[in-house]
Amino acid sequence: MDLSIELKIAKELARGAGVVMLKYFRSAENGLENKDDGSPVTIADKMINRMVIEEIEKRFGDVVVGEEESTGEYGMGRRWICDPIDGTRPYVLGIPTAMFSLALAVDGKPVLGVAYDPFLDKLFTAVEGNGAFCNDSPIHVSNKQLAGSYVALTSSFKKNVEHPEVGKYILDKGGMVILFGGAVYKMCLVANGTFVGYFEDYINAHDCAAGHAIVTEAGGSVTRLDGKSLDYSKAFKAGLFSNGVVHDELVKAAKPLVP
Ligand code: LIP
Repeated sequence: MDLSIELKIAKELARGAGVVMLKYFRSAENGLENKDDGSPVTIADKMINRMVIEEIEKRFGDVVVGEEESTGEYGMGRRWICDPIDGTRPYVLGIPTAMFSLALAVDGKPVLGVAYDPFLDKLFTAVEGNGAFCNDSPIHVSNKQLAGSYVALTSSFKKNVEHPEVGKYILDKGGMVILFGGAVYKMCLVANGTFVGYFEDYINAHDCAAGHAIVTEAGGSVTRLDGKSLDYSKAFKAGLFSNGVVHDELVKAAKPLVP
């Protein structure tokens, strides 16, 4: 499948999103509101989501499923899955671990992913079968074991207190646990070999889709928390991203989080 045009447009959208993210970062004019689920949203999230919808409709006429606005539902065929700002909470706190995230899924499988960190100007990209890149240089997951390596978990203190056995499992195996907000940021750090894994039961399909393509193309593994395949033809919660080497171990660590 030749997705070179799709990749070009996704990269342009990422750069455009970055301009909006920087404009409202640490700004009192960010239009911060709380959504019905209590999570924050800013004017930048809404503007970027709209920008993605307008461009994708104009270029390809495809459905966009976005965190803030959608033109259709998850399903088979082509779906652009967008999280305009992943890590809105750190974003509004002025912590630069928020990222733009956009994926193209075909028949429930992410085949293209773009994630952009405008603060460090790092553009992560992946297309199925072509590898993963950061600013056009190839990236790869690490080949490390769990002992002596970092695994990222949810930044929610409440969730970690509810299931202390999850982090304890990793520590007992000699691993180290790292916590900060920004799910896509953590996925990209798995893809470039900084962490051996990341998992969370609190993330959605729109948080996971681009990171899924990037981690997979960087040589890693991405599944549900129970190790089964993720299906992006419908909404879901939770995902496990790893370098592959530690995947089975992290499935065991994540067991208390599986409903
Ligand atoms: C958020 C993630 C965060 C996770 C939240 C949520 P949002 O994404 O960045 O790590 O714990 O549940 O998914 O809502 O800022 O796009």
